[in-house]
This record gives sequence, structure tokens and C-alpha cells, in this order.
Amino acid sequence: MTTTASPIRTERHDDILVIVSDNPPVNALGAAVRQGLEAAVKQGVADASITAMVIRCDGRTFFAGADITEFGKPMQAPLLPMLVDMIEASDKPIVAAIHGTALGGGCEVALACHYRVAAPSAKLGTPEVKLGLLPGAGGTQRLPRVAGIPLALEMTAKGDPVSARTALDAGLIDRIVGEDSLAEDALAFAREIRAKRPIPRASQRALAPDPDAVAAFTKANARRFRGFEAPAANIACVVKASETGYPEGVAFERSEFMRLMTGNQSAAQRHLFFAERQAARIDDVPAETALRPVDHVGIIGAGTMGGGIAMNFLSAGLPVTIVETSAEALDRGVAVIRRNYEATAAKGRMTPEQVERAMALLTPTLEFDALGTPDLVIEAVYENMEVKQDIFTRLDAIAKPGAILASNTSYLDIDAIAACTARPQDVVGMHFFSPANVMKLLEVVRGAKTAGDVLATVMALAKKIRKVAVVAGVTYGFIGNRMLIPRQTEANALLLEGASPEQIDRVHVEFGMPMGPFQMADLAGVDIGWHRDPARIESVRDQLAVEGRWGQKKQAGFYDYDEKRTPRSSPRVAEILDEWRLKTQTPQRQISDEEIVERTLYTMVNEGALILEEGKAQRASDIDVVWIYGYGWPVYRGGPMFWAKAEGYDKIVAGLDKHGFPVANSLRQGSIK
Ligand code: T1G
Repeated sequence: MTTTASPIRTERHDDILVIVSDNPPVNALGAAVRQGLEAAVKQGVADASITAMVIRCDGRTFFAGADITEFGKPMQAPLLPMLVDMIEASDKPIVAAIHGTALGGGCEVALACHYRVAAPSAKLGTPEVKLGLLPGAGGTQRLPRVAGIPLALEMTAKGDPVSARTALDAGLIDRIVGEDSLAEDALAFAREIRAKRPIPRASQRALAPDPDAVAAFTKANARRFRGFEAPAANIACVVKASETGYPEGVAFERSEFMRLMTGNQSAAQRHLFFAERQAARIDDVPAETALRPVDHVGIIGAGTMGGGIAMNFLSAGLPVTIVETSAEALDRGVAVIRRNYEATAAKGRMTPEQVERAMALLTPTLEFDALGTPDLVIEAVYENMEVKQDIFTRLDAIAKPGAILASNTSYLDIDAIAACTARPQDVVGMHFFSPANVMKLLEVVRGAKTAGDVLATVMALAKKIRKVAVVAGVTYGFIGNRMLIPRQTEANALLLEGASPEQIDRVHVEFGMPMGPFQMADLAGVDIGWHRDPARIESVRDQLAVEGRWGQKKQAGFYDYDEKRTPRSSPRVAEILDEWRLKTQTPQRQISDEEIVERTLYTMVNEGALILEEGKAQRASDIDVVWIYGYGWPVYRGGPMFWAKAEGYDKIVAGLDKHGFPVANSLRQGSIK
């Protein structure tokens, strides 16, 4: 039997044993790592000539957590909770030498060590809550005892990592050492403390309750935690640490961990963790495809989208030339970019120098031909095919060979745009979501002739500008907006049949969406897509648009809004609905919430199945990623396709059949991939 080398090795430095993990890519604490750590610590404890130990990792980071790929499978010994208790029980001090991101189980291993030193750039975190879990290896018991309840609540219930500086200030680490001398400095630290007694053990520290901090934290985050199970469980475990000793507390942590691990929400959130990473892969484009250089970006259009798109590249340090047709539009666009940066700086998320650095990379121009020789040009103008085709014809004439020509179109046919050029292989869709400098989703629309290296380049660029990219095929609305169509169609029909905007939106918000279809229409603008002909009033939406009820921006849409944009039911909208129900002679009836779910959410799933059947999305999990990052689908439901599978395809099909919808074959057969 071939024995694979253990990812753990030991190095002896006089009386110090250094234990090193080499388990790329992130030193996940898989079975082999746990077994190796256990053996190495036992070796150090048993060796009388060893006075202290150091645990550190090769590669880019200290342990970044338990191995998520092991979840749901039988776990091999030693389980992480036992391993960390064994480390802490050592009668010789153990120093954790931290670099990169000590996350989850990695942070728990560090907490079980008696001392912790870190490189200045290191981060520590307990992000399990983002997987619908909680630190299940003593982290909820040790962290508050070491760093205090307020920081422990922040770290466990919200899941964001903290810097080495914050960790040092909170007592979570003992020293920040050299960025490039972590190994040597940790060794020196171990020599420094090897004879110090008593050996500090986090689990044995006292921890006083802090009910005010818990109440304040819970209140401050109530909206953020709405619908999630894991945050409350993390809070309960941290509170338990202040009420009982470690054995009882860790037993409670274990039971809460198992409750979450076996629940739907964690399954959904772990699904998304991998789905997001899978989305970056293009099945028929090799991962090692050479990328085209992108060192300068051109953007056509300085409107809301063009300006937002520009910010993504400016913030990533890429120079941007932005083109407009009028000085007034150009000045306005540049002013909006600056205003957005200044608003970010006002919140302390950017320094004034960073704002100026970003703005210095921006070159506004009225001269289309003054674009220069950008490696990527993104067209972000009015959603009109003729306008776009004209621009791509002109780009074809001036852009340098090999430049990537992208359209930010939300719906339109990339192939029809590419056909206006002699270089369709260089044409691609880059569909940003508004506000483009904030929303993380980028739909990368692959034309029939888009070259593989163009796709690979845009996918890599998406990661650089901190977007989550999903490849879509050419189909009206691509993935996300195409699935919005049946949802909107049915929502409008339900209005005429007797449902109210309030009821329909409430069903969606209770489901976990940030807002319902009509709240979303008011936010985006009721006039978006309106034909602007006041004589043509063919729908409730036309009626609202004609009356100037364009949504929040006009303090009136499907709802009325006060100056704080708080929505209120609108008597005028109720009148309009009654008029239209009469005019269309639609029979009125009580409509159940269940019917709203069936007609607005099940139909979206059905559309997703059709998109997959037509090959317009690579995989069902990509559709989930689109809806999580583009529309705020609740992460604890995993995305429309994951949710449908969890609900049961039979139930979805029955709901669609009930209302006479044509059901996608793959959905009816339950063969969605
Ligand atoms: N387990 C298994 N694989 C992991 C992993 C993990 N914990 N973390 C990352 N990977 C894989 C990832 O799938 C990808 O694989 C590759 O590593 C690079 O990741 C008991 C229960 C560490 C900040 O939640 O946040 O500990 O796609 O693309 O952008 O209390 O990975 O290349 O095949 O994300 O540089 C808690 C999750 C687990 C951390 C690096 N830990 N990871 O980001 O690279 S639960 C986490 C991350 C736990 C205990 C509990 C990030 C990163 P592939 P990447 P990156």
C-alpha cells in the first residue's frame, strides 16, 4: 500500500519543536493534517528534551479552516474539537505562528495554542457563520475568553476577519512579528516563553457576562440577521461561555454546531461557497489559457452605468478613458464618480489620497477617437440595438488589434452586436448590475464567436475588480433578467386578479428577498423600459408612468414615498388597479400567498431549467450565484435552483401544473444539473 507523505513535518531547533503544515492551497485541516498535528504534538510532549513548540504553515496562509469538502462525510479521527483540546492540554507551551488568514478551525487551533504571534498582514477570523455554522472546535468558548465578548460576537456572528493589529489590541494575539521573518521570530518567541509558568490556557480564563453588549449587538444587527439561524446560535454560544465553565460550554457549542450542520441553511450556504468558485470555471476553456493583457480600459458612456463601471477599474488601479457625447454629460459623469468616492471616504473606507489616486487614473474625453489604445473597451450607452451597433462599428475601425470589445447590455443580442465588427471573436458581453460599483455580480455573455482567451481574460479581470462572474449565453435577458420576466409577468397578472402590491411584495420579503417585485420596480424606476408615448396606455405600469409615478425618484410609484423614501400604500394606485381590473374585466378573487409563490418563484425556477436546457448557463449552481449576487436571493436558501431541489421538484412541478404553466422537461424529470 503506498503511503502518501503527511502534510505535517517537524523541525527540531535545539529544545524547540517546530511543527509545519504544508497542505496547499489553504492548509485546510483535513484528516491527514489533523492526524499529523496530533502525532507531532504528542511527539513534542513525550520528548523530555523539548521545552516548547511552534505550529506554523507553509504556503500562503495559516490553516484557513476545517476542510469543507469533508463535511457531510464520515469524519476521520482525530476530530478537530479533540485535537484542539489536546494541543491546549500540552504541558509544554505551544506558539501559533500566523500568516495569511487564520480562519475557522485555523483560528481555533491558534486559540488552543498558548501563545499567538502573527505577521502584520495576517488576519484572524471565525467565518463559519457564512457557511451557516459556528466555530465547532471550541472557538465560541475560547475566543470570548481571550478577546472579550464584544469582539467575539462581531467575529463569530458576522464572520468578518480582523487584522493583526486589532487582534493584538484585543489580546487575541501576543505579538506582531516581522512580515518576512515569522518563522525565526516565532522560534525566538518560543525560546522567550518556554520556561514561563503557568502556561496560559484560554479555556481556563474567567469570563464575566456582558448582557448589555449582547443586547446592543443583537439589536444593532437584527436586520442583517433576519431569516438566518446561525448568527443567533453563535451569540448563544458566546453567552454560554460567560455563564458556564468550558466543558459545559463546549458541549453546548457541539450540540448547536450539529443542529446547524444538519439544517437546510448550512447546506445552502456551503453549496454557495463552492458554487461561487465553480462559476469561475468555463467548461471548454482550459484554466491555463493565456490571458490578454488589460492595462488600460476605455468606457463609452459616462452615465450611471458607465460611471459605476469605471469606478471598478479605477479602484483596482487601472487607468480608464471615458467618452461622452456632450461636455455636460461628461462633467456630470465625472462629478458622480468623484462624489461616490468622497462618500466612501467619508465613511472611512478610503483615504482622501486614495480618492485622488483613483481620480487621477480617469481621463474624460469628448473625442471618440481619443480613446487611445485601450486593451478593453466597454460600451455602456442607451439600451438600443442601433445605437450599440453604431458604436461597435466605430470601435472596430479604431480599436487596436486584440482589444476586447464589450457591451454592458442587459438584454440584447451580443451576436448581433459582434456582427457589426470584423472581429466577433473579440466581442463579449459584460453585464454589470446597478449600482455597478457596488453590486458584485457580473454576467459575462459569451457570443457564438467569442474567443476562449477573451472569456478567460474577462473572468480573471472580474476577480481583480472583486466581482463574481458567471458566464451566460446569448438569450434575451441572459440568466438573471430572463428569469425576472416570468416573475414580473405573473406579479402584474396577480395585481389584476385581486392581489395588491403590498401582498406580493410581503410574500417575497418574508421569503427572504430584500424587496418584492413592486418595491424593486420603484427602486429601479417604473419608467425604465417605458415606451414614453403618453397616448399608449396599455398596462398599469404605463398608467403609472404617464402619471409621473416613476418610483422612488419621484416619491411615487407603486407606493407613495416620504422624503426618507419610506414606502406607504398609495390610494391612487389602489384606484388605478380597480380601474384596470374593471377595464380588463378580470374576475376578482382572494389570492393566497402560496399561489403568489407558485406563480412568481416556481416560474423563475422553470425558466432557469429552460436556460440550462438551452445551454445558456453552464450549470444550475451558476444560476444560484447569479441570483444571490445580482438580486439578493437569501443565501440561506442557496439560490433558486438549490432551493427548488430542496423543496422537491415534484412540489414545484405540481405548483406549475396547477396553474397550467408549460413545465421544462428537465424540471418535470428532476434531471436538472
Ligand atoms: N476547505 C476546503 N477547501 C477550501 C477551504 C476550506 N476551508 N477554503 C478554501 N478552499 C479551497 C477553495 O475551494 C479553492 O479551491 C481554493 O481553496 C482557493 O480558495 C470546525 C467548521 C481562505 C480566504 O470558511 O474564505 O473551520 O476552487 O479561491 O480567494 O470551526 O478560500 O481552487 O479548487 O477562495 O485566496 C471555515 C473558507 C471552514 C474559510 C482564500 N473556513 N475559505 O481565498 O482562494 S468551517 C472558511 C476562504 C470550520 C470549524 C469550522 C477562502 C480564503 P479551488 P479561494 P482565495
